[in-house]
Amino acid sequence: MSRTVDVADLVARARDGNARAIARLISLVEDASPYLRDVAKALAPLTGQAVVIGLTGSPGVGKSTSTSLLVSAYRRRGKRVGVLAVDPSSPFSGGALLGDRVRMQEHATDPDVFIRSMATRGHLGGLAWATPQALRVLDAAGFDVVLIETVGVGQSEVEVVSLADSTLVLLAPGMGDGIQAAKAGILEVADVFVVNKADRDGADQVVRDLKYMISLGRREKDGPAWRIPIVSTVASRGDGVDDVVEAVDHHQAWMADHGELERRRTARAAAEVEAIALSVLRNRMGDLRGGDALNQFAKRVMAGELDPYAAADALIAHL
Ligand SMILES: Nc1nc2c(ncn2[C@@H]2O[C@H](COP(=O)(O)OP(=O)(O)OP(=O)(O)O)[C@@H](O)[C@H]2O)c(=O)[nH]1
Ligand SMILES: [Mg+2]
Repeated sequence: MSRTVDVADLVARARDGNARAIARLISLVEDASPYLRDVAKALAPLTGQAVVIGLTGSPGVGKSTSTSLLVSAYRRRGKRVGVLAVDPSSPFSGGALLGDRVRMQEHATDPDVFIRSMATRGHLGGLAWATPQALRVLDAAGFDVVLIETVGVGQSEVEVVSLADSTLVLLAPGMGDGIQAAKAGILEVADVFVVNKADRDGADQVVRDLKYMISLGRREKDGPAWRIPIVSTVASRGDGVDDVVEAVDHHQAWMADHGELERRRTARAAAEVEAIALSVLRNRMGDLRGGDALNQFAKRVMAGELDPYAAADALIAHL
């Protein structure tokens, strides 16, 4: 891995749509390579163009099937599409998600589609670190739309939400979703609800539950609220995908009108900077453990010369 990397050349080729160059750049940021900072610097002026759409929901709800359909829908509109399939529970990256590969196969030969599976378990900073950087690569490479699929488990969906301009929350009948979803805070994160598997019994009930939840009101601190639409789909048959695209378009237009897109992207950048800063600090703290400084402070605390707060302040100043 010690071979030198011509970052400028990689970025130029990525912008020409070279899939290998894009994949290489993502690997460089994912693995926190020594070139990470050079890559980030080269990408920065090229970013901010892509529309970022997050898809989240319980395992098996139909996220990958829907993602694949959305890829086709945006391709029909002439858009170049990048996909990040993020699996927070797996340590295996780079296309290890077999099911996803099968479902995305029809796009495998399309040069204007780039699909990458990312595993974030075991990564420094997890999703908070690797995914935004991969997103930047795709944005800088000139993809018009980037779809981020992630399984809705615990924190991960919240993290993905902070990455996306528009977040689709998928639900399906018979999956313990519906009201459960409200408890999980899904109402807070959804910009569009997609009730998939509408061919199954109980889909109407899920829609009714959602309507009821929405009617109870999403707490908006300020400004006029976005009315969360509910779209029914049968992803396995391709039904409803155009309605999803339309709902996303409406949401994008609404955000542009209300300054929400800028607010979200600023929040996204802030979270990114924070995650990086924290991980840098954590690393430095780790270095301290091996070194002398921490021990010296510890001894002085033990001897009663310093209280632990003063020692911690002094330690941080030392960083
Ligand atoms: N009946 C029915 N089955 C569907 C529909 N959409 C997807 N499926 C099936 O549901 C299963 C799961 O679909 P995926 O698209 O892999 O779901 P996912 O949410 O990506 O799953 P994970 O990534 O494992 O969380 C597959 O067997 C699909 O064929 C639908 O609208 N109706
Ligand atoms: Mg999937």
